[in-house]
Formats: sequence, structure tokens, C-alpha cells
Amino acid sequence: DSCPSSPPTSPSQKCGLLNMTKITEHGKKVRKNWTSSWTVLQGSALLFTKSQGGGTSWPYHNGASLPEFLLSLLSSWKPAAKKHPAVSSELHRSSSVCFGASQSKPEFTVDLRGGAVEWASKDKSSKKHVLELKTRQGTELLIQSDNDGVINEWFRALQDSISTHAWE
Ligand code: I3S
Repeated sequence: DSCPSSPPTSPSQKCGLLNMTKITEHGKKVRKNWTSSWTVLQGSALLFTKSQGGGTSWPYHNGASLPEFLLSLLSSWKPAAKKHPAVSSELHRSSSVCFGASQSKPEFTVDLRGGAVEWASKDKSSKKHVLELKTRQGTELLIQSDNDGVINEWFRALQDSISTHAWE
């Protein structure tokens, strides 16, 4: 299900573990239900899979499986480290195994075309480092990580994707 030698399909491809809740669906407010999701950005699609732990209990990161956990660490390496050719090529390689690591199909997909992302205001959540993502279809999501470096990277990646695919 994965092909580690294939190049990333898009420069905006990224994956990692995030906390996510919908707050609006098709324009209607829904009750918050924060879940830890393995999240994949692929072109203009943002995919969420439930973090299932790969069948084995891995107690260190919200139920992520060991491969998921290691990939999330890898994808949050310091920017300076990423400039190193070996690290950079490993990140490219690892981004092509996003789905292999999660062992499950996306349970929820967001079309980013025509959407918008911004930092969530305090009244949206009491948590730190929260992004608010609005889609053209009237779905609003909150996306959160306790790690500000991780959430900053996602903010940039989501902005890039939205602006790259704005006119499709
Ligand atoms: O915006 P809210 O409704 O204050 O969000 C909190 C609630 O959804 C709460 O659930 P219950 O209303 O079922 O008790 C959640 O447990 C909290 O996490 C929500 O707030 P934060 O500020 O964490 O997004």
C-alpha cells in the first residue's frame, strides 16, 4: 500500500498527528468532539484517519502507532535539520508512506479549494495553538497541536495549499 521509492506527488504533501474537531457541518453548528487524528495533506485534500494504534498499544502519544509516532517526530524536526540533504530526503521518502503507516482508510476528507485557514480566536477554544479551517462546503474544523512548531508548519502548509489550488 505504500511505495517508499516514489517521489511525493505534491510539494504540499505533509502528514502528522493532530487533534481535530468539527464545529460546523454544512453550515450547521455541531457539538465538539476532539479526536487525535493521523492527518495527511495531499495537494488540495486534507485527509483525517482515526489514530488506531496499529493494533498494539503504544502509550506515548495519544494512541498513535509506533510508525505514526516516529513519522510525527520526523515531520516536526527543527527547520535547520531539514536543510541537511539526508534529513530532507528522508522526509520526502517518509511523506510517501503516510498511508502505509496509518493502516486505515481516511475517515474524513476536506477539500481545501476555496477554503480559508486562520488562527482560531479565544472564544472558539480554550486550547493553545488552534487553527480554524473553513471549507467552501460550509464545514468548519478546529485543528490543534500542543507543539507550536508543528502547528505553525501546518498553518503554512494549509495556506500554501489553499493559495496554490485557489482557482481550480
Ligand atoms: O466550545 P465549548 O463547547 O466550550 O467546547 C468544549 C466542550 O465541547 C467540551 O465538551 P462537553 O461540552 O461535552 O463537556 C469539551 O470537552 C472541551 O474540550 C471543549 O472545549 P475546548 O475549549 O477544549 O475546545
